Amino acid sequence: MTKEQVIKIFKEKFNNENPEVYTSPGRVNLIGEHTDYNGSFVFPGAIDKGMIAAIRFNGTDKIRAYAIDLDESSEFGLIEEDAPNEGWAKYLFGVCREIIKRGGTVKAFDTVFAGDVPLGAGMSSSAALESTYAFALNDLLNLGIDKFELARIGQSTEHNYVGVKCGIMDQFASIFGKEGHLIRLDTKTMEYEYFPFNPKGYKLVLLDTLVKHELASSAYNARRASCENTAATISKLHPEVKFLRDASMDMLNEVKDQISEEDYMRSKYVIEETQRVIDVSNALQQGDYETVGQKMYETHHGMSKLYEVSCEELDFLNDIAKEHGVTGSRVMGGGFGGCTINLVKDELYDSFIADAKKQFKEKYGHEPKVYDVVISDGARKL
Ligand code: GAF
Repeated sequence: MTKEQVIKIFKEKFNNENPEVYTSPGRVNLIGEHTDYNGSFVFPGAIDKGMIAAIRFNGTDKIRAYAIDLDESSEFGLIEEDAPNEGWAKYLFGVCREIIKRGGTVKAFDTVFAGDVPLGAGMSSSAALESTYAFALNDLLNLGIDKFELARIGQSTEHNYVGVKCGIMDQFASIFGKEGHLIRLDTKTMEYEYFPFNPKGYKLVLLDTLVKHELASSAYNARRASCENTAATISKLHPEVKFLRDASMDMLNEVKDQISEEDYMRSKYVIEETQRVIDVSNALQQGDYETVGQKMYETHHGMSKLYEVSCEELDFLNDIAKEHGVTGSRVMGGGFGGCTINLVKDELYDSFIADAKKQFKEKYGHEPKVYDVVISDGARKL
């Protein structure tokens, strides 16, 4: 939806007043999955799909919000007891509350918003929404919150108002995104580096299974708990280990008998994935996309067999990619449904997409959705 369209809807809803308009994107992640809450590396980039919001302070003590895509309204205050019932409104409320908790003064506002990040596809529609409002309120109210803290406001919203104990990757990418660049972020130190990403002769494409799993949040939180349990167990022998990122396979094997088999598998995946992100950064610097692709397949295998966040449909798409000679393919984001991310040679692109659509439809009754990835800028005023 364009800026003009959002303004028009805002004016229809709210007495013809003129709003300001902000946008924040969703993200892709080349490699480094479920590593961000383990103090490890991620490799995301913001995309050309996001949320767009028109916003204007209303001089009352109630936020009045309208979700254009859902045709739903919500009205809520700014104190803890005023939490809205609508799932989507919790994101707006949470952002306001997290700003207030950090000492910021939030004034009530009218707002309408829309988005084109597919929901539940692993492309971070929720981070896009959080970042849009965190960025807009910071800008409009001159709160002086830095970009790292804006990302943390979105993350805390997930933890405290949505119930997902996520890492920082999605909000970070949505705020810090830069056109044509992926970002390697060290989530332990928050040091980051932009990597130009324009792989000549390759395309990056997402295939969305359209599968969404209801229990994804609790399963996600359980993965995090497994990792933290292992890190705590290892740290009794090796106090320098604060996160799984700090642990080696030898350390993990030392505590194998003290943790469950499940925790062992989850942790093995994270330790291996940490190394893969390092390998991919080196490969990218050499322009070695074959290695990048090979690591993507390894990640998929780990996410499917050790971390167990894939599903039948994602594995099926991954197999088709492999059979087709696609350079790299894997489940992207939290998993439990959603997309695969695929690094495909230009000359294979058309036949791969056609084949994936055909085979997937024959098996599951519908085609996967196809999104070509365009790496874009992060949160901004329009
Ligand atoms: C979700 C979370 F929000 C991220 O923090 C990250 O853990 C990701 O899953 C998996 O890499 O998108």
